Amino acid sequence: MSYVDEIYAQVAKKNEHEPEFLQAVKEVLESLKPVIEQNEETYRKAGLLERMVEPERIISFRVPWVDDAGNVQVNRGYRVQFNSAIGPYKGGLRLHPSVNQSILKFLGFEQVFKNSLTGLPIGGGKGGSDFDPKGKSDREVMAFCQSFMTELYRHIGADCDVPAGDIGVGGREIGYLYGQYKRITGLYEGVLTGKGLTYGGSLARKEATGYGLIYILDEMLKNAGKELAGKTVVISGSGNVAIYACEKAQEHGAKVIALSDSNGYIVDPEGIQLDLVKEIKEVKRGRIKEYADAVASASYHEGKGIWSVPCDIALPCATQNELNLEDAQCLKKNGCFAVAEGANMPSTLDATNYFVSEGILYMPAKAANAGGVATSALEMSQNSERQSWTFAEVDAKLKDIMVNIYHKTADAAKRCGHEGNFVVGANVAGFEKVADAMLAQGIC
Ligand code: NDP
Ligand code: 2IT
Repeated sequence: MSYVDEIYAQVAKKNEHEPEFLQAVKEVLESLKPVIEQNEETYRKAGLLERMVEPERIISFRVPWVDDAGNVQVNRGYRVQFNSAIGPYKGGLRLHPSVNQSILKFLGFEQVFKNSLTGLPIGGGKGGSDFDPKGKSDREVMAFCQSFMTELYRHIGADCDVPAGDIGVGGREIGYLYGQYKRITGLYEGVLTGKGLTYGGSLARKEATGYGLIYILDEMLKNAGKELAGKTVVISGSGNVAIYACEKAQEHGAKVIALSDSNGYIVDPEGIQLDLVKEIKEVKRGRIKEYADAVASASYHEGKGIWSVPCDIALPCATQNELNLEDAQCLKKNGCFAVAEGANMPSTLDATNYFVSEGILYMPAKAANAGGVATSALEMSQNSERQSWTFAEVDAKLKDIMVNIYHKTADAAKRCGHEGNFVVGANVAGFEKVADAMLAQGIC
């Protein structure tokens, strides 16, 4: 049995109740086969893959808080510190009722390779809780965040582990978390990213994941002799990533016609009015349905089904496994020729394989959405030098990073004999730096 197959069999046995984690590991290991085979002896001797698939540390803790009715609520909090070979653990915190160890391990594992691809010195981690911020008052969210940080603070730090936002964690939550960290430790340091602009946040971090997605999409299209202007785009989700992907796609002259949330999706053939979406989602914390109530040209459709809306380009920006093989086939049948993933692992493995085998221009998550964490690393740099850069400076660096990621990914794919397969390219390019650093640092 090959080294890769052996390791996957071990991982599958050891983590049999963690389907999302197994899915992420399987995709990466399959892609790495060509490079692992070339160096199999060295990697085996160093137990490289065995170490890579095991988080350095998982912290799990009780998060008690009191709701507005005076009742005690208890959630489970986590931080998965996956790999620190190339820098301090870095990755978001997710607050969603579905959060469990499998989901956070898959996200932490992906983050290791994504962070490596950015070219910046950041290791991989992820955390969160099964707390559901939906329908909670600001005071309840604050009580939860303060309790969560009261445990987490002892495990993180500006040079050790730097959390940020993810699903359910935006500026409000980062503010409450930061305030509590500072209160307990007495340190005013860059321990979180995605901070507000008045207390150490970076300009363009809020926009970075969505903008970065469009920068790499644009580069992928250009290299295929195509362009974004005039194309019809469907984007799933209507949160941080979806909103700023929509904004930048529109700036490039694309027509975004659909957005969604976990209840359903809207279609506006006239093109999405983004100011209204921002008002509904960022200010009122409402449902996407309200858009169709307010706009005559728009329709609302309950449930899944956004991938049945005909488009040239699809940008899944909501959550994992939101796009399956049937959806992928439907997209292709309707003429979709490019897919770039704003969300983490939004496509199931068979959908991913379908995109690749059908020759769709397909940029997988760990390359496509790396702009968020890359800009977080830029926030860390600004905090370290106690400076803040202008929006234009940060945005220019972000663009550069995304264009670089495209070329690293495309080059690695070609080098492995899989030209145009950006899944192989992103996994191999992300792997190489982490592998070298791990080998250099000995068995740890
Ligand atoms: P937000 O919480 O801002 O928005 C999430 C969006 O996805 C909402 O519209 C939400 O709908 C929808 N959604 C969430 N869970 C589900 C679900 N189970 N089924 C259907 N829809 C769902 O999160 P972000 O925009 O920050 O994150 C979106 C994706 O992007 C995630 O996969 C995240 O890991 C990834 N990502 C985020 C980065 C960042 O910087 N924020 C960086 C890189 C990747 P509803 O409101 O109804 O729940
Ligand atoms: O999935 C991701 O890359 C994020 N949620 C952003 C992580 C970060 O540290 O900015």
